Amino acid sequence: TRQLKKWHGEGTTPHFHKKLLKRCYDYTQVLKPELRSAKDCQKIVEAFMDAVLSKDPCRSTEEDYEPLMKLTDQTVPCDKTLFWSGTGELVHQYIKSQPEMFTLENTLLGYMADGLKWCGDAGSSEMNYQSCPDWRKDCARTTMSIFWDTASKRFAGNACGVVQVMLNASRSPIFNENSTFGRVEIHNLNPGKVSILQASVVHNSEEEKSHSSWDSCEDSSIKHLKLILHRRGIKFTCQSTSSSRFLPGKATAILPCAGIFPW
Ligand code: ZNA
Repeated sequence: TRQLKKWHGEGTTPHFHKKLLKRCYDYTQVLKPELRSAKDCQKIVEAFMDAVLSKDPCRSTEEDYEPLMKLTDQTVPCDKTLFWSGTGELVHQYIKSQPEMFTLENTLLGYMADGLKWCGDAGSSEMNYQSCPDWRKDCARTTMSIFWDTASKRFAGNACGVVQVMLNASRSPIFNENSTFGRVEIHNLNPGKVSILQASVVHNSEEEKSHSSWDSCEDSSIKHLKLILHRRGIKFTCQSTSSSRFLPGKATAILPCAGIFPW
């Protein structure tokens, strides 16, 4: 076999093809059974592999993923889109108690790819399980970067009504223009469909939130975010909160639904 190119990042996740297929079936048959007859998982996974195989993983384009995007189109209800930047873990924990909300990872395409690594190789018809380009060290337009940019662009472009974002108060800047959220998502919100972006700047704890002598919503990067949205005709609100507000606990415990459960 020919020599695969050597990159600085982790290689393709073992059993990548099989994992994509399983996640696709789990999503379309168990999580959202209303999609059962609308989505062909065999075809979807084939389109995913075709976007990657036999290609230089530093020369990916949006067009490579176009057939995959078409096969995985999905409607997210208005007011239910949640973006995040630097708060992935918290948001995905929180969303478990808000099953009607959608992050990109709660759509079929994001669900299939979340946490996986993948790349092909220009000189081989196999995935590269040894290494994949690192977007910081090897090249900016990696197979995975282009995938997340393309998926994020569509996800943001489809959003409507009131949309939300959770930002990390400990990051500097809190709003980073180079993040996927700052570079792709806010610029693809459709001002004709999105009325307002509500940001939550999340602190690790209530103590941390009250210790800072100023409101994180007054951070210059947040003011910049507000300006970008104002120019685009989208209203903006910001609240500084503690992560506990989004996690299950005594204060937010769900009351038992009288009449449904037999106790
Ligand atoms: N599930 C994901 O792995 C993922 C999801 C990756 C990138 C983007 N997203 C979308 S965009 C997600 O639904 C959020 O709405 C947005 C979060 O992206 P972000 O604003 O860049 O936030 P972050 O916390 O800084 O990064 C998220 C993850 O993506 C981290 O693991 C980063 O290392 C990674 N990442 C960020 N920029 C790039 C990247 N990976 C490859 N290429 C990049 N240019």
